[in-house]
Amino acid sequence: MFKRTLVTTALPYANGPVHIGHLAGVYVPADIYVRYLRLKGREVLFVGGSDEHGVPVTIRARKEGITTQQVVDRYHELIKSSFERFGISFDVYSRTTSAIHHKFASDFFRKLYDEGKFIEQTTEQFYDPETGHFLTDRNIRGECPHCHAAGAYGDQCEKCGSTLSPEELINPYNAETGNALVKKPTSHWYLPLDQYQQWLEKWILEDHKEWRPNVYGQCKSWLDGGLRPRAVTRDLDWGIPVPVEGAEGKVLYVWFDAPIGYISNTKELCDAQPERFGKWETWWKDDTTRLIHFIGKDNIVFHCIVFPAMLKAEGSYILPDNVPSNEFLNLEGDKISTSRNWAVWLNEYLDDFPGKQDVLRYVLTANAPETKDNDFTWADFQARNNNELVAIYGNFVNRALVLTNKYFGGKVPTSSDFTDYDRQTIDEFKNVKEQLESLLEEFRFRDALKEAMNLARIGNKYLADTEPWKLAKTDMDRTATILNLSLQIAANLSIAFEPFLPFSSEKLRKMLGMETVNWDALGSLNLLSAGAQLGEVSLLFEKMDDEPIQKQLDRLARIKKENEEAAKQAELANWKPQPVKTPVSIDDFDKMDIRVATVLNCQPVKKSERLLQFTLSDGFGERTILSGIAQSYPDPSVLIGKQVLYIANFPPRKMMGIESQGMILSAVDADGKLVVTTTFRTVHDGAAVG
Ligand code: B3M
Ligand code: ZN
Repeated sequence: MFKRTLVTTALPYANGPVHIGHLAGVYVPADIYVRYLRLKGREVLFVGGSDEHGVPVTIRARKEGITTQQVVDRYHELIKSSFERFGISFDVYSRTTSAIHHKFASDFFRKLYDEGKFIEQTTEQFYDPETGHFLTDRNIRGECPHCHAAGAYGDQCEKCGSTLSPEELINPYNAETGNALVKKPTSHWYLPLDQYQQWLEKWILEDHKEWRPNVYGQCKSWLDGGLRPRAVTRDLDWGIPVPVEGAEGKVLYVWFDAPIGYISNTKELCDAQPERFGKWETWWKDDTTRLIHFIGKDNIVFHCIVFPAMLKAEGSYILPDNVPSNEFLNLEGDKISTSRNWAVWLNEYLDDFPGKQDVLRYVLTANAPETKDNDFTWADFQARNNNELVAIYGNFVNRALVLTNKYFGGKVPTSSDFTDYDRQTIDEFKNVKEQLESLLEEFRFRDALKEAMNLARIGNKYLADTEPWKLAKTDMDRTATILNLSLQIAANLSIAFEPFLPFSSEKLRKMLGMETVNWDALGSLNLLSAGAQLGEVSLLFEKMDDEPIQKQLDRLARIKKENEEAAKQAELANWKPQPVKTPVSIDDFDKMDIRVATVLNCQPVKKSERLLQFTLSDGFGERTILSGIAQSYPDPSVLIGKQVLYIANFPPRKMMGIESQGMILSAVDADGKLVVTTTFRTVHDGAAVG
């Protein structure tokens, strides 16, 4: 039997702020779960932190022209304070550059090393002889072997989309310095995952059939594919040095040290406050502790296969009991991307929408990507705020409070006999606690929130149906009963919503004069005593106008435009001339009759998007040539009076009912635009080129 729960959330890379994708996938569901467990009075520890090693932070540093340490300092602080402001209730939020973590991860590696749990292998890797560095796949670029685009990455060609390995690139070079690369042998330590295959198959596929289908399915496909040894060290100068003699210049692979961060952060907290949190070992080595990892779907293999194999190899740790991973959240139909700035950043949201943490928490949970990828749109955000939070929950609570103020001087009125309709409404609350609990225990946060909202809906309907504002004129007893019941329902809502919308629940409790939240009282209709004084009433949620929403949409439109522009610039910067064609003889060339002519007229061909019709003075008379360059010359009249080069001895060809007598020569520019060729100075029409 489990006695306590340890909840971890993926450590975000400190290479940028956190965005709504992170929140929806990991931090909001984890926070709901932890708040729920605390309300239940269970022993729980909530551990987070920043992942400050790895290539992404070093790339960011070079991009911003600052040191890697400055990058991680800046983003760690920003992420940590944003989480705090947003109400993610970590017990500890530390970082993997801490001295405690460095020592802990280093010792962990050393123990496995000493016990012979790693294998050492030497492989040939790309190396920049000028800088003296080995390169990671992402930092290697070259020509794509498939589409021959320049500047493909060592792991992927962004032009044709093929997955690549750096070996396949033609003329690989260092993405940053442009230096040509050579192969050089280097040795690394590997965790032989193949040796853990059987054990993992049993532990996951047989013993954890209850894991979410997306998690179980991904594990199964990794296991079915057969596990191979995985390198746990890298040639890099940012990270935790490999604690082995002769391993200078090598660091622990970021995915080796980062999950150990969960343990070292726990240790940091427990060592600092043992009387409150106990010993770190109780959380990690006692099998009455239940370990839950909240992560995004791109992290499944590391948390379900690699990290458990590391823990198993070490031998004294517990393993995760569940890994509730979500799918991805998109933004306005496009994949969220830190590098393309396509995101809603938490810190910016908090500045742009002060006091509206719960609106975002609500929208991200109501639309959580629990079983499939989902889309965040600002229109949906506004609609859910106005039509659900304001129109249902807020409206109900506000009416109950305002009417109580009006008719009963802000004191909870005394209830008398219930009608059948009252009883029917009360019935709906009987099983709330059990229903919410079973959904929350199964990590079905979306459905649990729906359930809570449904209660608000029932309350709202009850008031609309009973219309106490009309009864108040004739039947004060009945009015009192209705308002008492409505206030009891509102009190229930403050408890039911507490894990999801903690800021609003607190506000509501103040308005209701409730001092504490007692989860076990959920479902009771005696939460407020008759005669008790209510607090000051204000709106629980506010209607959202179009203006702030439009501002967000404008921002995204601007970013989209900037990204398109940047992609175009990058393409131009990567442009290389086409390879020279196979040689031809002078006789071959002589067969071609290239001439000069003056453009007498040039106009678009009717009904054709592509063709321009040229009338040329060719020295003999007039000649008509059609050329497919209309897209490059929106105003073809600029060509009139200019001399052009054309092939005179092509057989005539009919297009769109017009005969074309030859071919105008154009150069293709890097952006695909065609530019008509001409001579250096004016010559006689009909002059031969050769
Ligand atoms: N920093 C990857 C990520 O943010 C990584 C998670 C580490 S969890 C130990 O997707
Ligand atoms: Zn390609």
